[in-house]
Amino acid sequence: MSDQIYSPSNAFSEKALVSSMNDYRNLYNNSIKYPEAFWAEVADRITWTKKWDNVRDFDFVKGQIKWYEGGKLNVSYNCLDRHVEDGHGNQTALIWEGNNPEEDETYTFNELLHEVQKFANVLKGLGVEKGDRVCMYMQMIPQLPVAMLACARIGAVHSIVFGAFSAESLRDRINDSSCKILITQDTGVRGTKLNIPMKSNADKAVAETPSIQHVVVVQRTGESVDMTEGRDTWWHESMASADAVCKPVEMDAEDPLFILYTSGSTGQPKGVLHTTGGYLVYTSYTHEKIFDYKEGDIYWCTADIGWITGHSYIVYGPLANRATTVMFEGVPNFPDYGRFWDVVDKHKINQFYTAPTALRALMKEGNDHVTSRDLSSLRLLGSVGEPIKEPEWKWYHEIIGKGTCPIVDTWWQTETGGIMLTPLPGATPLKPGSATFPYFGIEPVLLTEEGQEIDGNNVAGLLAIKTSWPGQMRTIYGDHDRFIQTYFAMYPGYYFTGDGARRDKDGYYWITGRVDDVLNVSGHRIGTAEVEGSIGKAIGVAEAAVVGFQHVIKGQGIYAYVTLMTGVDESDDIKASILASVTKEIGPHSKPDVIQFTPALPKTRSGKIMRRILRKIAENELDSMGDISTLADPSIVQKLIKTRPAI
Ligand code: 7RM
Repeated sequence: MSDQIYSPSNAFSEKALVSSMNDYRNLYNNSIKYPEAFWAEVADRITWTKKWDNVRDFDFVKGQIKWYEGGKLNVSYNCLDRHVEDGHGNQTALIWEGNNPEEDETYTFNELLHEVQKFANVLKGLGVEKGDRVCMYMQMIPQLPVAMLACARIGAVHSIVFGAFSAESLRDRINDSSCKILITQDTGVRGTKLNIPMKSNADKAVAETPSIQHVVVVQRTGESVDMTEGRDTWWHESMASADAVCKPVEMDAEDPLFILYTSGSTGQPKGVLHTTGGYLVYTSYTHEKIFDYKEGDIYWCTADIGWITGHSYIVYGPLANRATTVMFEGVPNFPDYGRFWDVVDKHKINQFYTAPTALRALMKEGNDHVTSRDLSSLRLLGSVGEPIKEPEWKWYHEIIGKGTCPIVDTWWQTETGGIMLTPLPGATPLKPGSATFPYFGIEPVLLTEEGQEIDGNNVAGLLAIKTSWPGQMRTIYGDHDRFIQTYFAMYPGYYFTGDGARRDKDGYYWITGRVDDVLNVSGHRIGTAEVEGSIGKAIGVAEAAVVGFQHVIKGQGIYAYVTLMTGVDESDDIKASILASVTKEIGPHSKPDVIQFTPALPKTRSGKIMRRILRKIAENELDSMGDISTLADPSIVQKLIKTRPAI
């Protein structure tokens, strides 16, 4: 932990939307004291076809959350039409930067609206109606945001499955929410991978998804793929004949906008459901103030749209604000480790938002990749997805930001819809590694294990939120009871985040990480139970237990303890088949970094695996093992220590 404090420069503060801690505190206190008046005023930033009757209504015991009830609006209208109507149709809305540095495209608001209306008509032609679920399994290509906004236009609910997920994962997600349509692409390109088999994975999934009626295929690479007569259509062919006018459907504030699956502590991913009005208000409001977005700025968030960060801060928040938003198909190290900085230079990026894992990977390659590029357009830097530690914070600040760009370390979750803890760049004195203070309207608390609020400063506990905010998820699709159990039942009256946090002597929040069985690997959220399940499917495996360990680049690595069936010997072949099984069941991003075979797992007499011990061994913290007397067979601990592989 650093004691050094980095205050915003006068030059930045003077021009900032929130320019002092005094302004922050006044606005914040007001937002907490008069939440209804506050959020009513904020909601005026978007266009409603009918005003709401009631600003908010929530009950954290029943898990009932409503914002702007009775209000009517359309998200695609708010992200596109209204900017065109206001005379900004020729402004660039979207810059697409391809994997290949020579490929890019720009879309004005006029052009994006044109594509969205046409694709909305394509969807209608395929029988999609308001409330139907549409799945998207794509890489970072412009048709992805087009399809999202087209869904929003006609009231269809999108469910995006990150393009690195396997056919099995895709199948399960499609089935969980019975999607009617799947949108994918022939093959994908990413870094040195020039033929990612998107359509063929989609075909494998769709073989076992009775609800899918049609598959729309974008031609990205021109690679030949199988097309099933009557079921599959090419994006470009249906677009060629689609009508260019499609009126936005008037939606209720609480109509669903999208489902996004995320990992929890059980094996079954949760379909996080977000709705229309509150989500748009919250993402646009946070995007503007936290990134200090001003007209004409070029804003780049490097996330994949397959995760919540891309939904909220590449597509919906920025476009609602009439921002120019950049999307990138590639990876930070292709063609070389300077790619991010090439893109910053090429498109003259003003706000740059990325994950600490990317910074660590780039930092270790040295500064030549940075200093050889012109980064003078940068005004602000952002971080998301995991704690940013001091070394990469300082590197980001000094080498990328040349000591002058504020860094916003933004803490939030798929479930929160938008940023919850964050500095305001023109106001907040920064401490490297701290997400600092709550955003307007957000009431964080620290709880004891028993659910008591911990007052004062210089304390630590479980991070929970006391009152609702407009971007909050509304339910787990198809399982409201699980929604209540996961987020509200344990600590009645609070939304429980699953994270631990510390509040330091000055009231700054420091996230200490998940307190449940969820890992954060390269900023990707991975449930240990899912990984265990997929290891268990490899032939010869009897049982698996997965924990995280500190990893220099990934933040957390995946450490798997595996017991084999009697008669099966440990071998590299078994290891390979375990890795193959995880890749097949979930995707390559969930592959364990370490596999340790063991004759048995440390279990209590009632058969519960003691993960605390497994974590200690994975972290190589062998002299602080704690009490092991409740184990059925304590001698297993020494065996595990002895056979621990060197990492
Ligand atoms: C946006 C996103 C959520 C989990 C969350 C935390 C961790 C996210 C930060 C962070 C420390 C941050 N959604 N997390 N941001 N930890 N500092 N600034 O990542 O649903 O995929 O993950 O990520 O543990 O609970 S997510």
